Amino acid sequence: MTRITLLIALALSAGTTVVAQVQRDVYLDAGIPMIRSDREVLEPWYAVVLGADDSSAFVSWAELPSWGQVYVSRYWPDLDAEFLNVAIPYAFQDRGYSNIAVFDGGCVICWCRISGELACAVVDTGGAIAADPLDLEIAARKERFPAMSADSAGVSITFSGGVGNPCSTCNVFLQQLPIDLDVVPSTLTIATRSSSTEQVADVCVFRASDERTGVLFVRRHTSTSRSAYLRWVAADGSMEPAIQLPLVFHGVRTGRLLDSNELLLIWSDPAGSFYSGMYSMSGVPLSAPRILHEGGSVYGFAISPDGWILAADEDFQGAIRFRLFRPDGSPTGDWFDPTTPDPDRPLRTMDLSVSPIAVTRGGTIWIAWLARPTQPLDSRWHLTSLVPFTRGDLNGDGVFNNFDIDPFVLALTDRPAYEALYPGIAADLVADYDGDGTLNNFDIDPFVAAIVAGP
Ligand SMILES: [Ca+2]
Ligand SMILES: [Ca+2]
Repeated sequence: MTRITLLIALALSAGTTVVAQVQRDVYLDAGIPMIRSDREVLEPWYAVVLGADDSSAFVSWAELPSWGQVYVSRYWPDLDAEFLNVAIPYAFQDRGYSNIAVFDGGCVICWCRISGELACAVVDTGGAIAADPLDLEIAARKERFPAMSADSAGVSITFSGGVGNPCSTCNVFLQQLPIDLDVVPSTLTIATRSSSTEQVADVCVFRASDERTGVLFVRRHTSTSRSAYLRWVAADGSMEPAIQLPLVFHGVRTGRLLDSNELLLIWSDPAGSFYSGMYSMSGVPLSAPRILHEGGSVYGFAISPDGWILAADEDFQGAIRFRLFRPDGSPTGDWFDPTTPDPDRPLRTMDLSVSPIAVTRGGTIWIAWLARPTQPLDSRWHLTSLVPFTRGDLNGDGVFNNFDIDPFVLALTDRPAYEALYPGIAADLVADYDGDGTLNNFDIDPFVAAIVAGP
């Protein structure tokens, strides 16, 4: 497949200039047409977490060897950067486990230090530190990244193991913070284990439009008996009773509160098959569970606010793969691997113990992955985005019809005028019917045929 190669000169904060290569093409292996962009990252990424909304992705990474510094960058879907490597002004002393939550106005990054504290900072959409790092006087759970959810009012964080309570399976806690991090409300205890043989663990946290926060957590009574619960907390900190979900499962993997105010949950059964199901905010099943994957493990899942599901998997022998599911639960296609070949570094991996994947409304995918060598070479990080598009949709309204004829003619005859009118639409990919990598006269006949055939 022909590739469009773009060279983007990037000014780093240190004043040095590096050149990063972004490769962009049409990708069809996910089962729907997508514009793929891949960027080989020149910085020594480590412990990469990313969070995305409909417009961009925030990526955070920590410096080797021991978290000497944490940086945040923001990328557009074409992998041009709004800003690169903004340093979090914090005296990092030991390794942490971080997560990132995006809201309308920026991102919140929180990290659990091995030695104890949970700390958070806010970076705005332009790369300014909107809220200086805040240390929370709690000893957070170690060796797992915190579950987080943010909106323009605040951020919610769940963890287990508090001050004087080093047991990481005895309590589930919720910490709420305003988005400017200027007040620290009391840490709330969402669940406590009921016996010495029981374990409790948080799964994920949701911030609802009615200003309540929901925590999904699990009680493991024995190795085979488990139950899942949902507990809502009002903005003033008052807690509603926990709701037991009518769910038979081996493990609850993740969940998300959707735009529709329904909960989409993903869980596995003892045989290792994975399911998704919709629940009301009061825990009532809204549909029969759908099977996502039958038998065998799947490493990680991400869910968009409109219900797209991205499954991510790796075999730990150099292969990674993904599968995308529409909001109705149907797969767009088979498993796929959108990583680009690097003969010197043929092995691929992701660190799914953190959160290097995201899917956003409409099925746009973000992946941070690592190309590893078999020889003694450095590994190289990549950031890959996949943006679904409609072939021939040159006015960018999401459908292909007669209104795309004039933009097609304009893109063909006066590209600067087209790009001024429709910024951000890659005409050479969207309307490249014959697959030669550019929009030119050879695409006229197939475009006309497609218009005549109708959407
Ligand atoms: Ca259109
Ligand atoms: Ca063409």
